[in-house]
Amino acid sequence: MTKRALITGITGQDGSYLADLLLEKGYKVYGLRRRTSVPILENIRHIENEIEFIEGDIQDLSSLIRAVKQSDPDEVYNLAAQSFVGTSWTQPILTGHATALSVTNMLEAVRIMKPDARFYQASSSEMFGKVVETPQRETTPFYPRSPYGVAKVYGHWMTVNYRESYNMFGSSGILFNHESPRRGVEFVTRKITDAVARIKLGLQSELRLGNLEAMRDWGYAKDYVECMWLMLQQDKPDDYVIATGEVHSVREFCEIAFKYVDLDYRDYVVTDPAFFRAAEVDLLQGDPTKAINQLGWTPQKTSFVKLVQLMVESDLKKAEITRSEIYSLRK
Ligand code: NDP
Ligand code: GDR
Repeated sequence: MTKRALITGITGQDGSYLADLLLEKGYKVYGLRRRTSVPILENIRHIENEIEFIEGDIQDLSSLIRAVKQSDPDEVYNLAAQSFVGTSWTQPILTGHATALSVTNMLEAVRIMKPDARFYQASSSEMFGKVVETPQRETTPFYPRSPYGVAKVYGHWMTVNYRESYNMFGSSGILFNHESPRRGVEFVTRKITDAVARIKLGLQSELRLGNLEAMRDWGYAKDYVECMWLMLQQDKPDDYVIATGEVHSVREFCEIAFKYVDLDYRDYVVTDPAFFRAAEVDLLQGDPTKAINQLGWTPQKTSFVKLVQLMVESDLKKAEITRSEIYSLRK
């Protein structure tokens, strides 16, 4: 029988890779999509005709009830959120609604319409925030450092609570940073690779960044969505840290990315306090032992250097198109 999956956040980085994976596996994929004045389909253009879209917003319970009813899913992947940490200080209330309370909306929609569906919640390493222990594992206490992190802690515990209260199959993936060419351009990795490409092609002259010493455990998004699926194939629901176990600084990311196009980052990167965070998360490093042992998952299929290179290559292609368009307009 064809399995059916409902993905919220399907237009984002992870939703698009997860949709690729589930389609490859023969799933019927439903995607919750909110109304926008122009379509935001960049990440899913290639599979647009294979997905059945359902219009809805995670802040609107009635649309979620309709989405679960219409899709009648075996598996629900709840990826939609206001996911940018920086914005969570300028829009803390919206972040609370979209990233925290909406998880309850989704859990309620599933509980009411399809209580035996398996539910995946996109939890985050930002829940660890201030370092209590390194590396962080499933038992490490949470100490979030942003309204986003606080919102994710709420969503995480609500998923645990629905599992314990209603015996629902709810699993959370505590995912550490994962990147790709489909990453939004405001996130630091893509901001860097986009700038590297534009600087190399003469479209930009400098790159303004905040804290270059922040350390992150960066993986490749395409490798990480596989874990989301694996979590829902287990006999029992549970929570898992998904990470590579390896850390690098923002500075190191810059160094490798610029070097790949024969440039020295020190000639172009400018530190700009406008990009400092009100409360920084200095270091995140995950311990994926549980996922390796219980899910049979392999971290670091794609190495850090390879990840940086594939992002730079993708942005070089995009910058080339931009440059050609500028030249043709000038003619
Ligand atoms: P993105 O920001 O790329 O995607 C977010 C998605 O959520 C988009 O599809 C967006 O839709 C959708 N969305 C936002 N608000 C609403 C709303 N009100 N109603 C419906 N849809 C909405 O995030 P990622 O793909 O990177 O991350 C996926 C999830 O995983 C998020 O919950 C994120 O917080 C979490 N996470 C991500 C990590 C990472 O490193 N990438 C690590 C740990 C957790 P639209 O296109 O319309 O804006
Ligand atoms: P993060 O990712 O906050 O870890 O959240 P982001 O790429 O935004 O920041 C990583 C680190 O880089 C530092 N930094 C900058 N960040 C941005 N965006 N822009 C800059 O100019 C800049 N300069 C330095 C930041 O201070 C930070 O320390 C991501 C999101 O995907 C979340 O949704 C997810 O939950 C976590 O990863 C795990």
